[in-house]
Amino acid sequence: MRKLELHWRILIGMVLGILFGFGMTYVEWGKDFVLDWINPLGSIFVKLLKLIAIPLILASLIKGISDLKDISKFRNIGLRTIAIYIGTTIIAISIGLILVNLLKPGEGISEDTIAKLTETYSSDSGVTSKLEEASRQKDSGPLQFLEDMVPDNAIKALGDNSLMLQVIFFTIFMGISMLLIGEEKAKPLKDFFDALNDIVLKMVDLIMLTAPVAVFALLANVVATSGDPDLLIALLKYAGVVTLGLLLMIVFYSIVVTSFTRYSPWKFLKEMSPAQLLAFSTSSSAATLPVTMERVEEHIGVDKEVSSFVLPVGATINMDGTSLYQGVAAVFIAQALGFDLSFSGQLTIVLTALLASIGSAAVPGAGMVMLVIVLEAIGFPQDKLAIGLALIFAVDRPLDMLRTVVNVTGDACVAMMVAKSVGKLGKPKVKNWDDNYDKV
Ligand code: DAS
Repeated sequence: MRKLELHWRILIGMVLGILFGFGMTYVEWGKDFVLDWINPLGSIFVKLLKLIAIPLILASLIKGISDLKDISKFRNIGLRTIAIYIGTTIIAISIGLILVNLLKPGEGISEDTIAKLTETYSSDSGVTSKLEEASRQKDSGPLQFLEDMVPDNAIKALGDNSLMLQVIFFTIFMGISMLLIGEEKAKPLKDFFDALNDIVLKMVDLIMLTAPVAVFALLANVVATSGDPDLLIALLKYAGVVTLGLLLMIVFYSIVVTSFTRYSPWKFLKEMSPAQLLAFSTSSSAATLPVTMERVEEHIGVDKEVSSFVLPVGATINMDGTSLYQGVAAVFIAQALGFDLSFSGQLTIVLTALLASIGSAAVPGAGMVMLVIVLEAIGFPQDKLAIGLALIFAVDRPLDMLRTVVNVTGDACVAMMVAKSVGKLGKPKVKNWDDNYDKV
């Protein structure tokens, strides 16, 4: 039998996990069996995600920044591009936060359900320090999160998951310094990080191979231990809020493309559809990049000088769909697990989801790995963190497919805006929609 694609295997794992979990609620020893033999498979997967987060940031961000080659290219097209990327990402996160605070998908889960879930996840050490940090976050001043972002010890930051923001700050600082010393001098370190990037992405691939089993275990555990349908209903509502936000982003891009470049929004979406379909089926902006570039250059008319910079950088650091998802997911988990988020906590989410989406690699599941950063940054208690990730990951794959479509569409939209602003948006080279494909 032809090997099923990973996302179909994960979706099958989801369905079997729910069915198995419900089945276990009908036998007396069911819950203990799930706790002893099934739950660990899910917990191990969550630990692997946390394990890979820091190496992923380090490698993906350094490579993304050092690929800009020289600071001069960075200055003209680069600064304009990054400024627009940051703008669209902040809009994406804001849309996500507005929706999740308005629709409150995480409300309505009974205390009893949460209590049952909490006891099934071993509480991590350092809970008190987390709670102290959480209370500090709540009582802190408006710029506390900026001050907290600067590490005073790079090695300590790299070794402690709860200092993710500091890792990102250090990484961006180092990447820009590599640009400033010039390509020749930075080459040994750039080669090292390029190799590290490939290795870490391979590790993410390997971790994601275990996802079908992990999703089965996570969902089986969530259903068997809570048993109440209110959790599943909350997860479905959460997935609905993310999907609604992603749809609004597609509408936003269409409006921006039309008002900024006079290009027809329908034609924009039609010309981008082959790249969007590939993004949906691969859940990988990196895998889709060649098609994104071909559609933007050949079928929309963006000059190669712009697209050859804007799109590869966008695939690495501009993930509007991912950032919207991270904003919604962080607040959903806080709502579901009764962790009250102050306004400054939500502001912290905007900053961390921005940085986390910049640090996310363009591969399946990267947004999920980086969600750990957002939750750590708002001082989420460790023992609740595992439950929160387990809840979110159980329905993550279909959302990953959708948010990757938005990531790719957002990159194309910004490429058109930058091209227009530097007079490099011309006529498409290829007239018909499906040209270039009969040769592939
Ligand atoms: N799958 C990632 C991408 O390639 C996005 C994500 O994981 O959120 O864009």
